[in-house]
Amino acid sequence: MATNRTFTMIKPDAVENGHTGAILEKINAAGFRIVAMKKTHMTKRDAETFYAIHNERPFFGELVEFMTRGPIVAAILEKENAVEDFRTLIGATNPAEAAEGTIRKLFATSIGENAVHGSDSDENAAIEGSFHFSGREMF
Ligand code: RTP
Ligand code: MG
Repeated sequence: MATNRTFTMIKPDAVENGHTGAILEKINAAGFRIVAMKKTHMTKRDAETFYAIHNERPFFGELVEFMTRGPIVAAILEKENAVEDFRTLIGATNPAEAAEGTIRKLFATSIGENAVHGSDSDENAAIEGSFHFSGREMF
């Protein structure tokens, strides 16, 4: 399997609750290399653009409100089979359905406030990584 990249955000709920360090430890222990990372605060326009794919969904307004209420930690991660392995590490969207030991099982509060984002395809990983980072910030 070729080494490739995924994109993640530690969401405002997890940052507020002081879980940033523990989540980064889980990511590190799972063998992901950090290509780029920063703490940032998304504007309403950032969140509407980033999540544009969900703009017809009933939870869109709530999602934008949530993602902009405090800082996030954004990162590009590298590993063999990165997208799929990271989705396994974070667990199901709804923490109540997430497997034991997954980041969402450990740190998420609800289906909306679910601690972390993980890209769902190689194509989206590249788009999402470029949304937050310039080429000069990737190492
Ligand atoms: P993500 O994109 O954040 O990694 O999450 P995901 O693929 O597991 O879930 P997705 O369907 O892409 O949904 C994006 C985010 O929208 C919020 N959501 N709220 N209230 C709800 O029913 C609901 N459903 C989804 C979550 O924050 C979810 O991660
Ligand atoms: Mg998604």
